[in-house]
Amino acid sequence: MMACSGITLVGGSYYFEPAHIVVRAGVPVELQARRRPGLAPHNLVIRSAAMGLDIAASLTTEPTTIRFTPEVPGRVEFYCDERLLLLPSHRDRGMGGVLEVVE
Ligand SMILES: [Cu+2]
Repeated sequence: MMACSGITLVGGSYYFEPAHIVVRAGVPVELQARRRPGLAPHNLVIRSAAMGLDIAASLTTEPTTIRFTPEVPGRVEFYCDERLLLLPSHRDRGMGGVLEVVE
C-alpha cells in the first residue's frame, strides 16, 4: 500500500500552480490548497462524474486540506469558477489546470 500523496496547490489571479497534477488511482490524496493574498476571491472545483470526483472549496490564504481518493484513471480539468458580474469567469481567464489519475 502506498502512502498518501501530499500536494500543495496555490491559486492566484488567474492561474493555479502547479497547473498539472498527477496522482495514482487508489492512493489517497491530501491536497493543501490556498490562494495568494489579494482582493480576488478564488475557489477550486474538481468535478467529473465519470471519475467520481465532486470537489468544490473556497480558497483562503490559509491552506485548506482536501482529501480524496481517486479510483478511476483519467484526466479532469480543475478550475476556479469565480466571476465578477458580467466579466469572464476566472476559468475563462485561464485559471485552471489538469488533474491526471494514472494506474
Ligand atoms: Cu479565481
